[in-house]
Amino acid sequence: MALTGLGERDHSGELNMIPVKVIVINDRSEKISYSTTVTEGWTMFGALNELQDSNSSFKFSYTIDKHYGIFLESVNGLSGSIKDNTYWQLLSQKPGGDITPLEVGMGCYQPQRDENLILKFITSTQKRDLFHHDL
Ligand code: B12
Repeated sequence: MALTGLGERDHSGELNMIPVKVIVINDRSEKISYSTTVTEGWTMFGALNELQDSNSSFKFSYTIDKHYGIFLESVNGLSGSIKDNTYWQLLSQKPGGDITPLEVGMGCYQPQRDENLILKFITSTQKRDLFHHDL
């Protein structure tokens, strides 16, 4: 079968580089901001790998969920834990926009130019607070 889509705009071979920021908010509410450049169309997972490869002060680890894909497990050595009711929440802020939680995991999400990708460590004493709409 012919790969008709390959001649179209998204497959023109042009690689647009876009700057993004990754902002880490840890368990002491300290904020660390990193800048990186990614290729348009990369996932957030790709962006975090690029940052990790180019900046030795940023590290992350992940697990693979068979149904939903890539789950962010730890950032800079601090791990979320279901047992302790903690996790790393993924948030985004587009230029001039509000901060909103991502509706998909980092393996699906594609960052845009000048977007802030926020990784926020969430601690909760109540199980129900872990649900997305309460955050
Ligand atoms: C509970 C829950 C969570 C809990 C899970 C831990 C816990 N306390 O149980 C917490 C709060 C940690 C969580 C986090 C997130 N979640 Co959630 N979560 C759910 C929810 C409401 C129920 C899952 C469940 O318990 N199923 C029952 C158990 C028996 O099945 P299970 O397969 O073992 O469940 C596991 C997976 O669902 C996994 N999980 C939960 N969320 C996510 C998200 C991703 C991307 C991955 C890979 C795995 C994963 O954790 C569960 C326990 O191990 C579902 C919606 C739904 N109705 O299914 C959303 C859902 C799975 N989550 C979703 C999302 C987007 C997220 C976040 C990315 C939100 C964010 N902006 O930060 C984060 C993950 C961030 C990260 N670190 O990578 C989406 C996934 C959509 C997609 N295609 O990617 C769903 C479908 C909600 C939605 N938007 O409709 N979540």
